[in-house]
Amino acid sequence: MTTELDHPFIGKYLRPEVMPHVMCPGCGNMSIANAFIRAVDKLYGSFENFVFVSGIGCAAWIPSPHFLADTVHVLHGRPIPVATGIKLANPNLQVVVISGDGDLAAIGGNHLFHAARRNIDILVILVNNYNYGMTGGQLAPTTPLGARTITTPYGNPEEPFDLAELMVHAGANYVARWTIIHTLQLESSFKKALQMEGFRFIEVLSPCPTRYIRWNLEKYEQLLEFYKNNTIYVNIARKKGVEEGKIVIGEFIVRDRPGYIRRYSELRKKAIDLWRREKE
Ligand SMILES: Cc1ncc(C[n+]2csc(CCOP(=O)(O)OP(=O)(O)O)c2C)c(N)n1
Repeated sequence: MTTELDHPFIGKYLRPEVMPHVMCPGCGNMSIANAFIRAVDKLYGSFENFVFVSGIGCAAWIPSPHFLADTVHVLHGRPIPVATGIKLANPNLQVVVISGDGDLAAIGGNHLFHAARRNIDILVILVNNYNYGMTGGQLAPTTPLGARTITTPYGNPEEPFDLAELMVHAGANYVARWTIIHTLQLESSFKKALQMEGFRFIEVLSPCPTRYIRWNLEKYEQLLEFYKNNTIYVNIARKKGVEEGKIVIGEFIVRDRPGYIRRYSELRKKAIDLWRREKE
């Protein structure tokens, strides 16, 4: 009899010892992992040459411990500086950060927008479940206005960040936003981003049934319906405007500015030439 544990990804991309995974029922995290692995499988056929970096939180658990690959699990908020260091030390590696909205946009927010400004050659996959899932569902800078959380039981009085727009304006080469029901689009976005240079940012809206949904919706399915009925593609949104409450999805920007590694190595070459000439 075959079981879910006979899946070909297990033992090749996923550690058998942690399967079935540790996420809550209904959590979107492993759908994201699945789309990512499908993209890698089609492009490269293995995790060789990849390094994954994650911080603290449920989303940070996608690569570590699940991925059978080189993974670095770092302090809360700090995956981007560690990923930057890895990429600078060995530019041949494919460096991917997978972590949550709290990890990357709250405590780690500073690193996020400077990495985009520098156009450092890493791919960041930010899983946005609208709250700090792991620690009990506290308010995050991505929690929608008015939404209830354990720390805002009467509703969130703050405007959330529009992270995709923020990344476009900070200078990222590639920015996309999807939800976990847009699995095919997500997979092709991963494929495209993996083959580009510079800073690439993919935000994935993903349900947190255990913390967020129970404060805001009666049924889990309502969030999936919400994703289906309230998303609008960015090209349409830019032409027609966005109604209140709609979520803009799609590719926000695709550009080919030189990544930091290219800029830095060109500068380094110039500096060495200059130094040699001065010595002659
Ligand atoms: C320096 C520090 N501050 C706070 C915490 C507590 N903490 C652990 S995970 C987390 C938030 C995680 O939220 P998010 O990144 O959105 O991930 P999720 O669990 O929702 O996937 C917090 C505040 C910590 N571990 N370290």
